[in-house]
Amino acid sequence: MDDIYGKHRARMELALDKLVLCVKELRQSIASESEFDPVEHILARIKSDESMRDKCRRKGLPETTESALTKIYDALGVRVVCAFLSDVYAMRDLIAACPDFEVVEERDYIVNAKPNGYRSYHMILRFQKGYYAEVQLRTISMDTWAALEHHLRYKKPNVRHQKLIAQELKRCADELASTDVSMQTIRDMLLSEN
Ligand code: 0O2
Repeated sequence: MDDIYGKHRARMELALDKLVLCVKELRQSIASESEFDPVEHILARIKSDESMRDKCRRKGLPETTESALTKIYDALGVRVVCAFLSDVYAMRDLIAACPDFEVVEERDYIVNAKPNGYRSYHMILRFQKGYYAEVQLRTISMDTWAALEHHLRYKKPNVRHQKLIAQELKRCADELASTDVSMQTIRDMLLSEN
């Protein structure tokens, strides 16, 4: 089967590199101004051929290059994991102001968490050359929860205690969210001492 991205793959890699470089520069600009590095780590990936085809099927789209590049917006993805909630929003503001791409959509799943407890700040960006990229900004706690939930979901899709497990996952997400708020408060208290 042909690569769903066809002849675009090399150019997509360049676009992704450009986005990562931009995020790293913005990270550096905050770090040198405040002496606090706002970012714990950055991950970047081109969605695999297989998951892009899965996503096309889930969305009822034909498995074509056009769907992958113009109907689905996360062929290019960057995940920015921050220590504190305020860092997530500081990075969001700088990314939104970046002239190299246009923000076409934003979803604040931190203020409006998904019903299962998923939290993250999503931005869909569009490069001048037309590619879309999804940036996910989240705290370490949110990232830990999303990674474990993803792991559990794919490990055993059909389980007996599905409802209880979903409730427990939601409870964990809410507890982690409350910890994020407490950690932010502690940080703000410490910063106000300087
Ligand atoms: P992968 O393999 O991580 O890339 P839609 O809501 O239908 O318009 P879409 O693109 O599903 O469109 O948007 P959404 O819901 O904002 O989510 C996009 C991505 O966010 C997902 O990509 C996941 O990476 C992440 N995500 C969203 N919800 C959850 C969740 O409940 N748990 C976890 N662990 N991650 C989530 P993909 O393509 O689904 O997967």
